Amino acid sequence: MNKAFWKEAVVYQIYPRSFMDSNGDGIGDLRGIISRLDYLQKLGVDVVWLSPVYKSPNDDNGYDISDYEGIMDEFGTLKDWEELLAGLHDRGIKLMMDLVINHSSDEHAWFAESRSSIDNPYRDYYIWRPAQPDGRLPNNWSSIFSGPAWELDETTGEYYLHLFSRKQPDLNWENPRLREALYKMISFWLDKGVDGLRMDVINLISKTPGLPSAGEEELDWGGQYFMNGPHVHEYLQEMNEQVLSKYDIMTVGETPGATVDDAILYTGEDRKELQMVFQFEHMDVDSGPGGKWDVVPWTLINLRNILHKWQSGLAEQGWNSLYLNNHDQPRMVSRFGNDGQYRVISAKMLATLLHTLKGTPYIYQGEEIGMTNVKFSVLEDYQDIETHNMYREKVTVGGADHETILNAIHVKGRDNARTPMQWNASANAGFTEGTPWLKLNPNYNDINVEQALADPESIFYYYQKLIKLRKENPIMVYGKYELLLPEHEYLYAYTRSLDNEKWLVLLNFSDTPQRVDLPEELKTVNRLMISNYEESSAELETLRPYEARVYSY
Ligand code: TEU
Ligand code: CA
Repeated sequence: MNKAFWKEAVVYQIYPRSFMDSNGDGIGDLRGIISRLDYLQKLGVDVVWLSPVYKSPNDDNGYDISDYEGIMDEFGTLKDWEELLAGLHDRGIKLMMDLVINHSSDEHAWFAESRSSIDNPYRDYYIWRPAQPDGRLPNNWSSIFSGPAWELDETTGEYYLHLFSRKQPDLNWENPRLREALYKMISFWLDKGVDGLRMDVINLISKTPGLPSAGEEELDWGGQYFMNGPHVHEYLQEMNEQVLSKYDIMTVGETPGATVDDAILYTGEDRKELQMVFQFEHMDVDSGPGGKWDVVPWTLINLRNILHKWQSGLAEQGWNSLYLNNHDQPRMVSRFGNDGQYRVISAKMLATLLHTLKGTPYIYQGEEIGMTNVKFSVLEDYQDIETHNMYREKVTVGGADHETILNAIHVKGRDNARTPMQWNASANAGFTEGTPWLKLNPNYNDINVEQALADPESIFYYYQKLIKLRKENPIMVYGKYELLLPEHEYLYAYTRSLDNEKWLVLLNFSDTPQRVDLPEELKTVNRLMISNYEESSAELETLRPYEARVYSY
């Protein structure tokens, strides 16, 4: 296996709107991030992935870009951005920018041109279709943000495709001029010294020609016709050849619906597409047949089966990204751990998983202090467009029960991850001196950075220790992964091995003690590398609630 920086790196994701506000307007910004760089350095991360900071009307918080080469006014200026980049580089931290090129904002100049007439030179930058002869929409695809994926534009009487909100029209990758314009824009940023790219829903860029309707319903899930579509690999190879390969950068593609086989194609080292993908299978472990909002209990058996499949599947080809939450997902400790009595212990246990599986770990802001999900009691306190559109479709129009849907929002809503970063116990957790754009999680008195930095046993220092351990021990990066106890209901156990060294990872996913039956050779001499309990256990063979232990042999 080839060695590479991006395999050894630990990435920290910043959602700028919610990280740190420098000027009291309630919105996080670049100068706010600059003021917290020492904090990131202290944690020890190698790379910062910055969610979008480009100009945007913020229908979807920056994932709807109206000017790819400008900085959003609320976030600051290009000069601030340059200062941020320099500040990171001074501290030996790389910067990974978010690239949202499956769609733009409907307020992008290209779309203004495109919609203006059928023969405008920019018309084919987007995907336009007339209604069907009987007057129905061009096809029956539903949007990922509810409702139909088509919007009628009065100017020309045709519909445009938007897989996300109606303010996020999909770009037409079949048009070589569009692709060229995007590559030029990418070079603009790479020439400025950007070290990496996270590509938003990059596996949705190629739609099946003819845009066939899917399923039986009036509106139905058309994923089979736009996920991992017919030309996606060709486009990625072209982008790689024309731009990415000219720079020494790190790349990760967000790929909902990608299987292990797809991922081998996206990340196989000889294929020259991407280095890693964000797969979604483990994020669906608590979704029922009705999808994301159809919340069902998850089991460790299911979660482990998925993670194990990805560990094995990408063992020889490709490379895994490792994440348990991000700006679109609930907080990891609330979802996979225990955000009550065992919050600290279980957050550390999950952190151990994140850093000891094989792959590149991605930490989401606030995870390192164990921030939790939030439960707003009124819908108006939520800001996320996905949440509001879904509520309208299901409750206002569909007649579903308000309480059931509000509960689903509590468990799955994206705003769980977006409540402002909790810096200290002062007003608004020190995030802003104004009114925050999204309410804080009321638990900031107890859970905040200041508290974490003052407590040697905090989750923060445990992350710091894991990151340091990973730097000192190549086995954590390159060691071969092998599963143990494949049937156990509550324990996830595996080994990593490299040369003559072997590590054993034991993780208890339950709030009760669990017995381990280890193979004879693992009962012998060993050294405890890290554990989330203060007092070491006398017994090798029993794990306490949410206990994590890593041994070296
Ligand atoms: O997300 C894509 C995606 O498919 C989901 O994660 C989505 O956000 C949602 O949770 C599905 O229920 C990416 C970005 O990460 C997300 O923030 C954007 O809203 C979306 O693309 C559109 O750009
Ligand atoms: Ca601000």
